Amino acid sequence: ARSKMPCGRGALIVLEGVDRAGKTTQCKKLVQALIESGRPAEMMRFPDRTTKIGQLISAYLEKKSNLEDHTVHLLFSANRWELVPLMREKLERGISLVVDRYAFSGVAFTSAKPGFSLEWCKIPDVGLPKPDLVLFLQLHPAEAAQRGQFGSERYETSDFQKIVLQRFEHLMKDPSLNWQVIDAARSIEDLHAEIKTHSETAITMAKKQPIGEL
Ligand code: DGP
Ligand code: NA
Ligand code: NA
Repeated sequence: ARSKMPCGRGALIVLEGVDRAGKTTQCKKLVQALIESGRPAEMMRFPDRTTKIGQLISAYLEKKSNLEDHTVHLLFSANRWELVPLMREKLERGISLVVDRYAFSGVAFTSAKPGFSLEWCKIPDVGLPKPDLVLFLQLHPAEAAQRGQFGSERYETSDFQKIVLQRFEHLMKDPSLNWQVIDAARSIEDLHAEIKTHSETAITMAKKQPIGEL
C-alpha cells in the first residue's frame, strides 16, 4: 500500500465570490505558487461540467434546457457529492485542493430565487468535506459591471448577482467556518499575495486536524 500522509493531509481551500470577481484566475495562480513552493496542490471547480450530472447542469446554465429549481439545486449538490471520494483520496495523500466555488455558491445562488430559504438550501450539502479556508473575493456590483458585459448564461444579470452577494454576506457570518474576505478590486498580484499567505497558514493548520464535515 502507498505510504499514507507522510507530511499530513492536504488542505481544502475554497474560493467564492460573485461572478467576475477573478476566482478562476486566482485559483490557477494559487495552485502554481503552492506547487512552486513545494506544497502539492491541485485545482477543482464546481460545477464540474465533465460528469453526466455536470452535463445536465451545463445545459441548464447555457439555457439549452429548463429544469425545475429544486431539482437543479439537488443536481448541483449531487455534482459535489460525486467528487467527494476523489477529494478525500487527494487530501489524504497530502494534496491540497484549491476549489473554484463550492456549497456556498449552491446556497447563495438558489436562495437568491424566490421561495427558497437558506435553511432548505443548506441541507443537501450537509456532510460534505468542510473547507479549511473559504476565501471570499469581495467585489461591489458596480465594480463587477465595469469589468465588461455579463455573459449570456443563466444567473448572469446584475440584479440577480446583487441578491447572491447579500446571501453570501449572510453565509460569511458562520463562525464555524474560516472565512477570509479579500478585496477583489485590487490588482491580480496583490490579491494573489494575500490569498497565498492565507492558504499557507491553512495548509500548516490542516496537517494537525482531521477533515471536517459541513
Ligand atoms: P462558473 O462555471 O464558475 O461560471 O459557475 C457556473 C454558474 O453556476 C455561476 O453562475 C454560479 C452558478 N452556481 C455554481 N454553483 C451553484 C450551485 O450549487 N447552485 C446554483 N443554483 N448555482 C450555482
Ligand atoms: Na459564470
Ligand atoms: Na469563474
